[in-house]
Amino acid sequence: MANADSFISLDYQRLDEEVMCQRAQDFYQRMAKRRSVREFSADAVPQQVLEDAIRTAGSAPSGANMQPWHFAVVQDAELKQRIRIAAEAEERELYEHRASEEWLQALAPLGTDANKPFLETAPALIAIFLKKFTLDADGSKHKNYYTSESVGIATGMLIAALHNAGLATLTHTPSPMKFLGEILKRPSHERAVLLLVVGYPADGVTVPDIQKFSLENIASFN
Ligand code: IYR
Repeated sequence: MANADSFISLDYQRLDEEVMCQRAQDFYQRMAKRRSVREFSADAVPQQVLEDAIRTAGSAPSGANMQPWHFAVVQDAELKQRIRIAAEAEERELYEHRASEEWLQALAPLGTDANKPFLETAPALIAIFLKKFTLDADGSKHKNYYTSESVGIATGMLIAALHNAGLATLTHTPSPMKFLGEILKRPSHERAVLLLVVGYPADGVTVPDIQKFSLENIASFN
C-alpha cells in the first residue's frame, strides 16, 4: 500500500484556458451523442477497444483504491444464449408481475419488453460485478469501501470509453441478475450489478425521442 514515503510526482500540465474550453465543449458534444441502443449489428468489435475501455474503467477512483469490480466479457455464442434465456425469464416475471403500474408507465416511452434478442446478436456483453470484499491470494478477506459508488463511477467511465471509441452500448439491468454469477462462474462474494451490451448499432436503428434535462435543471452555482 502507498504511504507518504512512496509518493511520486503528479504527471500533469495545465492547459491554456482556450484549449480547456474547446476540449470541454468537444467532449460534451461527443458524449451528448451517446444513446442507449437496443438493436445491434452482429459484427465483431476490435478486442483492443474492449480491453482499453476496461483499462479505462479500471483507472476509476474507488474507495481506498480497493477497485471493487470485475468485468466479465462474454463473446461466446453459447454463453450469450444462456444469458439471454435466463434474462428473458426474469424480465417476463418483471413485465408481467413484478413491475408496478407506475414503473411500466415510466418505461413506456422506451418501448422495451421482455424480449432481449440483443443479448445474442450483440458481439459482446460485459457483466459488471461488485465486490463487497476482496479475497486475497492467501484466502484472507479485506473489506472494500463505497463499493456502489466506485462501481458506478467505473461503469460510467467504461460507457464513455466505448462511446468515444465508436461503439454503442446498452446498460441492461435484468432483475434479479443473480444468474449472471452462476452462468459466468464468478465467486459467490461478487454480485452482478449491470450487464453492458456492446457493439455497433444495427443499420437504420431508431432510438426513443427523449431529451436530457438542461444545465439549469441539473446544476446550481453558488
Ligand atoms: N430491466 C427491464 C426493465 C427496464 C427498467 C428500466 I429502470 C429501464 O430504464 C429500462 C428497462 C428491461 O431491460 O427491459
